Amino acid sequence: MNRVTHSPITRNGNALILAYDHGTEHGPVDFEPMPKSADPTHVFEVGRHDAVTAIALQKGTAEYYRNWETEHGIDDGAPLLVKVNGNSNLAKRDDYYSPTQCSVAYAVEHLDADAIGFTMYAGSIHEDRMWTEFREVQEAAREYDVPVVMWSYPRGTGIQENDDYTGQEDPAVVAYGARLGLELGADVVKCKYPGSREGWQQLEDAVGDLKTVMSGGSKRSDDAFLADVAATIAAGGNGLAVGRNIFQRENPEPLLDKLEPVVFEGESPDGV
Ligand code: FBP
Repeated sequence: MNRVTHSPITRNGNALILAYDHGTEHGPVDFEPMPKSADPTHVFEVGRHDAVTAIALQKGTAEYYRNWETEHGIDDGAPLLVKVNGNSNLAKRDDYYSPTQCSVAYAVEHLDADAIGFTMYAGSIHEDRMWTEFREVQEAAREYDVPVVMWSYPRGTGIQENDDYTGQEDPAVVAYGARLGLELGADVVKCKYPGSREGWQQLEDAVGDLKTVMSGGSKRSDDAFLADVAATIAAGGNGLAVGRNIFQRENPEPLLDKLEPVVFEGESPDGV
């Protein structure tokens, strides 16, 4: 617990992680609504907002980030979370799998990572392999005393073919994914928003004091997005990891200004 509360990726125990691994996960199509977001330095600049407690990057963009800081003498960039696995939309696979392409040692020793991120697809036929890979990542992160954030996204054949579940955002599926974060040793678990405060409560009831953050999802209005974040916090969540709802906006600053008191002070979105 101390590992994450003493980490720069949290403030008052909560986190706002700016996720920018979409070029890997979805491809440049995610940058089309706001073409300047394809330029990593534009998003790095957004990450300098006080509300942002970490920026989540793949290995290559993390190297780019550290170079950008050095070349421009920037000392107030967001703390760095290195996503050590990831997968593209291009491959044809029999089920979901996210290969590891950066070691924890490289992330910490060469990129000065403040935290490690790992995607887990429980429910895929490749779940067992990903558990083994997560074990290696989690144990290496413990050696360096850096927190691990698990992108816990249950999906694949095991979910699709189970009649008890309605899909990836079924509150029972989301809660199971969150519980796996606790069971497998994550310090923070990142989950899909299950559609309501009650859904997030179901997740919280399954994880004890484990830190939980909401995954942003596709872009919606400021009010709709703030309402989902506030519901997450009200149910005991610890913030969010958000990509498209920030970088697909022409000017993300007003939304970040509003998110800051909601996430870190527990204020109602009506008053911000
Ligand atoms: P968004 O806020 O844009 O949803 O980003 C969160 C995130 O987890 C990213 O880190 C990742 O690139 C993406 O969603 C993956 O989403 P999915 O696997 O559901 O397509």
